[in-house]
Amino acid sequence: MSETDIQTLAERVDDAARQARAIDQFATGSLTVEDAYAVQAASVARRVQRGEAPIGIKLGFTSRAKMVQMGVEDLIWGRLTDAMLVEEGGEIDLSAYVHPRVEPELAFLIDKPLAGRVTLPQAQAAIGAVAPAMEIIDSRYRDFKFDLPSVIADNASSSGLVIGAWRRADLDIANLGMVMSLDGEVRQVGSSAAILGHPLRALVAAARLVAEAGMSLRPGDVVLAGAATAAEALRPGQHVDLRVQYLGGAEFHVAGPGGAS
Ligand code: 0L1
Ligand code: MG
Repeated sequence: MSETDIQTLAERVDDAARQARAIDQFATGSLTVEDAYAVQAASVARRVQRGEAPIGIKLGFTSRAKMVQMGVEDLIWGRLTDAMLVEEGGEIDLSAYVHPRVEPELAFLIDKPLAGRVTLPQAQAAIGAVAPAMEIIDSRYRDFKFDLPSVIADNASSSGLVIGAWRRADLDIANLGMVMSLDGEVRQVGSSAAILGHPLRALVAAARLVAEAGMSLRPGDVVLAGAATAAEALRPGQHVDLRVQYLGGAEFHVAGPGGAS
């Protein structure tokens, strides 16, 4: 795919995200996975040109539930910027999204540079803290029929993230209970073990994937490890709460009337 085509598609997905407007997805087979990551990089470069700061990356399709939900076998990744941060305990306005959903995750705070083929202990040693987190994913495509390159080009549906209080990095996070509630009703129950069997494996994968893109994870970066359960659609007026065993939680509110989920 030519550089001009990449820039054209990057502008389409970037405009759709910026204006919270659904667009037609790219024709199946028109993009390779490599093209899709080039479109993703170019679309996020447009955000950075507008003044957004890169803050890290997210992994996608790291849980069996999510893979089953989406019918895929491969991990994907996307880029996070500071404009995607939602204040913990804060409020979001659905008018900023196309069809947002929320999913329970863990976040890592990188303390030492990490890239390439690394072991689990090396990944563990590179983190400074871990936190409960939720990702707000928002595919910008109208009537989306799943197609992996289209998702990757759309920055892996990256849209928002809410991070709870950071905790010590040396806690055993292999198998922590995770409960996500909407308006006080438990909607998703899972374990951190659902994230690739151990959430640190998401960091091992992140180190490999960014290196393949000529990048590295840097001190201060956030890595969203991927969802532990299926995602839930967001509606006006909802209160969204995540509790993670031993780590605490995170919550936010959706602006609007109602509260019925
Ligand atoms: O798991 C992820 O965060 C990627 C989600 C991409 C597909 C979707 O929008 O559901
Ligand atoms: Mg996610």
